[in-house]
Amino acid sequence: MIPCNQELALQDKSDLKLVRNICILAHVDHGKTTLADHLIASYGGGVLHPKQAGKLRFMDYLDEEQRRAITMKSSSIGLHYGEHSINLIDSPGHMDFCSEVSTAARLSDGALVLVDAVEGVHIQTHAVLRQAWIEKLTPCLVLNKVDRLICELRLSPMEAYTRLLRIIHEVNGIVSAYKSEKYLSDVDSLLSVPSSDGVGEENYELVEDDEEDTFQPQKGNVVFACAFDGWGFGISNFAEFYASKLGASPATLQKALWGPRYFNAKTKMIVGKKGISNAAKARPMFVQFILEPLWQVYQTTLEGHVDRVMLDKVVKSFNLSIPSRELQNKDPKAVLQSVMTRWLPLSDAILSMVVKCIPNPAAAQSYRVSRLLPKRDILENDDNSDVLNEAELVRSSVEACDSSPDAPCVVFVSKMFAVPVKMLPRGEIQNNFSDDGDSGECFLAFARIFSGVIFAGQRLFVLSALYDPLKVELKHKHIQEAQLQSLYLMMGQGLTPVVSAKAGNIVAIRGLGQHILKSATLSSTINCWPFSSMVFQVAPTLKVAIEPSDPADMGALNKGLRLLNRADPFVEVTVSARGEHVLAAAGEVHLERCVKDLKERFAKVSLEVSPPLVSYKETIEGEMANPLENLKLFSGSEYVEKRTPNGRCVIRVHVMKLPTPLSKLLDESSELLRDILGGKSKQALKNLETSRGSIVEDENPTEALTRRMMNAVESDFFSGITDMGRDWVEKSSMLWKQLFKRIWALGPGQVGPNILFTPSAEKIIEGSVLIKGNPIISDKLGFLDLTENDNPSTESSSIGDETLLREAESLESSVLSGFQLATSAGPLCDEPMWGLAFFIEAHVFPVETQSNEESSSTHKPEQYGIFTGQVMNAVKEACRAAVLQRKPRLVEALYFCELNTPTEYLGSMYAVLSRRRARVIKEEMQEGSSLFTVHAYVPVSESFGFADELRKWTSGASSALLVFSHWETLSEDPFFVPKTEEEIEEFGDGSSVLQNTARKLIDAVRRRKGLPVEEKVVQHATKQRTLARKV
Ligand SMILES: Nc1nc2c(ncn2[C@@H]2O[C@H](COP(=O)(O)OP(=O)(O)OP(=O)(O)O)[C@@H](O)[C@H]2O)c(=O)[nH]1
Ligand SMILES: [Mg+2]
Repeated sequence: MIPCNQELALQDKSDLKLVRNICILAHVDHGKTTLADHLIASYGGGVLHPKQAGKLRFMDYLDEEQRRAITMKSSSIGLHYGEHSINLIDSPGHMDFCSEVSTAARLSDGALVLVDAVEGVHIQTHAVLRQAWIEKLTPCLVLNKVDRLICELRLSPMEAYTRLLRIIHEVNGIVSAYKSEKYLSDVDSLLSVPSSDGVGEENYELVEDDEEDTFQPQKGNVVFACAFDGWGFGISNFAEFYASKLGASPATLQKALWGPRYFNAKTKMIVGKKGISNAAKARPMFVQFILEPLWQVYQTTLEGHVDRVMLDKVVKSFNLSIPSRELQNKDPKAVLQSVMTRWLPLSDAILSMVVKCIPNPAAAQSYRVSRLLPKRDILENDDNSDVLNEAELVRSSVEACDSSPDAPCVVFVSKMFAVPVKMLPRGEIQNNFSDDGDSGECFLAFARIFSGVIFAGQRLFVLSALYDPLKVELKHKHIQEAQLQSLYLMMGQGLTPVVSAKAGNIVAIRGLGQHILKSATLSSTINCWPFSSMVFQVAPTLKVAIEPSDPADMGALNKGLRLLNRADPFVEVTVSARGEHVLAAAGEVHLERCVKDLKERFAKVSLEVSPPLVSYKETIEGEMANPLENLKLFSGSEYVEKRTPNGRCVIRVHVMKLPTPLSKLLDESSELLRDILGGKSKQALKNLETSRGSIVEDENPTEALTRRMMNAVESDFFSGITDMGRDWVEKSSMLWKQLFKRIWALGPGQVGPNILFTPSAEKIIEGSVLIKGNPIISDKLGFLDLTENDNPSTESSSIGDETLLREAESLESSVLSGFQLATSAGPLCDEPMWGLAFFIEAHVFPVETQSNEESSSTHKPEQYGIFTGQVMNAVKEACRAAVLQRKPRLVEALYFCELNTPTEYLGSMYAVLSRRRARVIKEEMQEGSSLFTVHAYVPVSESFGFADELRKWTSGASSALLVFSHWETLSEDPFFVPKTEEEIEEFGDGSSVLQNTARKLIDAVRRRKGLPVEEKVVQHATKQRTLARKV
């Protein structure tokens, strides 16, 4: 162990070159933690005995991780490889913990991306490659579990080679697509990758590596490994060995030992396929010189006993020195492992690649800075020049990874995690800081120093992601000062106190528990921009309500939830409108762990957990309807009319369906919209966008959004309807352009996927004044062309008197509130509306004149409550009624699901899928194995317990991963009752018909929310009656 001393601070500057910060990323179960074990056993300073490597899973130190045998959090460990010090972060592969991948990637400069050689690329492989790309990490590839190709699939070396080639080809394809910004989400990338782009299986061996390819074995950034048996190699390991034997230079062999290169034994020349006489039987050099000897070693022990003659041959030919005691071992597996670990030690292969291919912190930060602290073009003036100059200085010290003591300190905390106080190193425990309270938990920050030197006891500023050094007035809101109490080097679970640490290192910091909830930037100066936010693959979508079994424990639960919220980077704790404590997690496994943590660590009381609260949306039918017809509707007569109780306001509402691409776009852009509508400056917006890592640089995000909105409606013209002709398209697009000038509000919550358009001014009821509204949103989005000012406001002022006009104007906000209320709770089951456009015409009439004599308007309104409230309510009711009238439909959330099942369990798997209303989109045999990969959409409402049920029915042989995909309208009419003869014949006369799915889901939500549900109660076995249950 590294002793507690000042070591880190005293390292001289050149030492930075000897530091590497890396993380291990992969799909679940591809062997990350097993690999980490070997690295730790070899270079972890003796914390793990080599005999235990691969079995202990040192980095999975939580009980729950050991029990389930999956990693759930990222944690770091310091290794010493020669003179290099390497900070290694192991990360989880399970989708539920993908946020931990983001936090690990942020702190690293390079990533070891593992791929199981049998299973190949999976959904999380896509996700981690994307994270690495977003965070500008240098990736290296490790093809793990090569032993499975030999022992399980029994492939020949040649077959194995083709398979390895194909995986590398596929991974390269994914990375290059991310580079060219082809993919927006992981599901996109998964769905769009064809199994191969035209390259037939047998042709893979002929594919020359593309210069552009990210991963190339001959370049040294690919290692072939078996973490379980502790071996691995890169091409260079063999290039050096064969150099003298084949009489070629190591550099030549480095190029020749991969790809379509053959060795002509007669001429002792390295040739291409054409240059070889018996081309059909020829094996590439990689197969002949690397895989074949490897296969031999495995073959000697494959039959349950050791073929010692053969083994001796291999041992001799590679000059291995293995103690005979080990060779004599009775257990063939033990013999195999001692030969392989001596011949091709895994940790050396991996770490030599790391040291060679992954940049040191200084080199890495010089280009990562554009992602971490994007440049901001702010015009300098007298007021801000000091601030900007200093902020620029900070940025350049991050860029240079300046580790001198007088450089500004900049630290990024990527997550907070809790450790029981008793786990802290001795001597630290007594120091019980107020921070930790009496919970017995201590909060530590997982952090990397990007510039300067930090030391225990130092005071630094904590900047939230919203902090802006140019906005002095916001300072108190987004900035705090905090003292770092202790610093630790992390050795997995172990913490080694250090006095100070300098730029380029990863540490745990104690003392920030009160100041940071999830992540933050620390700085020694307030003139510093906060680091750009991390990107998470999914949002916490699985929600449950939690309450204590004993109501008296409410206080403990509250405290526990607060602690959990701080200890878990991803969980979301909220209180619902109905006062329930709602916990949102990324998935079932995550949820289960959170509940366990709450019960056993943070709240320590027994809890009741509700079934998942599934969210729905409400919309109307109209997917395939002719959009032009739809557009005409709003001018037609199909509307719902409501009158306020006092009769002074008549409200007419039209509703139509927005094109689905537009609704999706609005939904996805809610953050950006919030920023635009909240009045952020163009520059601030641009920075935000680039820091999100999408969008083309140099494009104004508002313009980009409006362009995409236009594209969205246009793309809808072409979907489904092809015979409408040019005229029609032009007309529709003109209509939309006009409409986009009339956007009054978005809802619910000001930025939702529903639009309120201003009413058309022509249709005014005699004697009334129309509440005209104001296209505020169009204005902010830049749809209003100021030059063509068709200002309609002046013409209509002839009708009605001044006071009435003013009253109408003052009622605008009531209409808006009514719209917001309606869109946040639709008529089916009070769930938010989705993808609807409303046109609300509210006509205000003057105060009734016949009662004008002496009882004037003074006491009139009170009779029915305040007028504004009446209007708001009438608008809300009218909107909801309009939706009910236009064939309402339920919209449900769908997961994308990836399943792996052995052939013999396919039947059971499909049974489970169909019980869950799943829709299969693709099924594919993984060639060479008996595994099927199936992709399907599963409704979120059906997903609870899905993985467990699958495991049960397939004896644990199938696995499934779920990730949120999209919203989809259920085409069923929830109010369907068979009416025509044919329908009655098919579905029965309504008395015996089963409720359809949409209706069932709606009723379940209504019951949960305590809304009235119409239920059929079986009164007599033969006769049913409908009873309204008013709850
Ligand atoms: N045959 C074989 N099995 C391996 C190899 N490496 C790991 N395994 C096994 O694969 C399983 C998963 O290994 P882990 O190291 O826990 O996988 P992981 O990637 O850390 O998994 P998560 O952290 O849960 O994502 C374990 O049963 C390992 O023993 C290998 O090279 N060959
Ligand atoms: Mg693991």
